[in-house]
Amino acid sequence: RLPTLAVVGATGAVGSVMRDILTERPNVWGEIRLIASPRSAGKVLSVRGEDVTVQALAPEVFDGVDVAMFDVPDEVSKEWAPVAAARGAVAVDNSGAFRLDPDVPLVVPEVNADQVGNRPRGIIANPNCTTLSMIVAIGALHRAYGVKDLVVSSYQAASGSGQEGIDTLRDQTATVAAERNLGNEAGDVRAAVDELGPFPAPLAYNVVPWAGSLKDDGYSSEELKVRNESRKILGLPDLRVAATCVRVPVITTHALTVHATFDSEVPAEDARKLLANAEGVEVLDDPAKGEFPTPADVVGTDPTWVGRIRQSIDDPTSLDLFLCGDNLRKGAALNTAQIAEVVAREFTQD
Ligand code: 2RA
Repeated sequence: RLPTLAVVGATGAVGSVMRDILTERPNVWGEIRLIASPRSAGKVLSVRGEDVTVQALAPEVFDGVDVAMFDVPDEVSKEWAPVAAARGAVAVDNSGAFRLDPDVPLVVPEVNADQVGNRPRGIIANPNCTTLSMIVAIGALHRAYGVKDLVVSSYQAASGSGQEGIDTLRDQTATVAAERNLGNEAGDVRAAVDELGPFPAPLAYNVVPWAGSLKDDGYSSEELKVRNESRKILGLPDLRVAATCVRVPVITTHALTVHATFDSEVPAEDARKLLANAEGVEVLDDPAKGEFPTPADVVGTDPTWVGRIRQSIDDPTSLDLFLCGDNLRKGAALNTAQIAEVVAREFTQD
């Protein structure tokens, strides 16, 4: 039989990409229920070309549901994913609430799909979008060469902060572009923008070395997520990871530079070939022709894009890479949908 799916958080920035993805991908679902906060209940939204009325989040909405996807804040997931699981659904959660729980697998299907069945709490976690924007490519390299050290810098898009992030960047950009000559004096952009929104400094005409909340020793929550989630997904609890997360004035698609060190030497051409053949990865790497991925060119696509592949001049066991991934698709909705599809096979195989 075709399993029943619930999409919790169906009206948010990720929820709306999720509805597109469910419409585009091969249909493996019977009924699809759309769930949101009571504020959005009663709205009619389209998925798979059908109009579906949004229901308010309540325990009963999970009755008869086989898989429930959650794209909601941490505290909502923390409360409601266990409710869905108690009512018999497998919860696939895209918040940070369960990612490091030892009884919850953290899954990227191209890397560790085998972990999907290992879910004692009935919950499977989806990684953070920044980790997801690099881990498919790093996982492929790890299988061949054994990764032991990652130095990561992120260039994160505004939509990682949700619809408020998108609206803030669009408003700030319109404001600063309307005035000629801004950006020549310290503080002139800050004085011109009305609202900082979710960012600690203006994002238009700027880069901001911050994402998430302050944690120990000056690290941001986002930087610790990149470290801890990479370790868990790759099954390498001692992997050395140094991350610095930076927000840039891009609407959607996170980019990262990665300096990765392996157990053995990695010629750039071998890495290029391996990545070109890896599931979920596209290589665009011909700098002589100006070819490399940029967020503006790959937004709206599914793969992890890799370019600027270089064997380190100072260490033949290290590679320098530039990666881009759509943070709302593979970084959130797509990976969640892929995990849910792996679970759906359990129902259709019965
Ligand atoms: C960000 N990683 O980009 C976060 C969103 N999950 O802010």
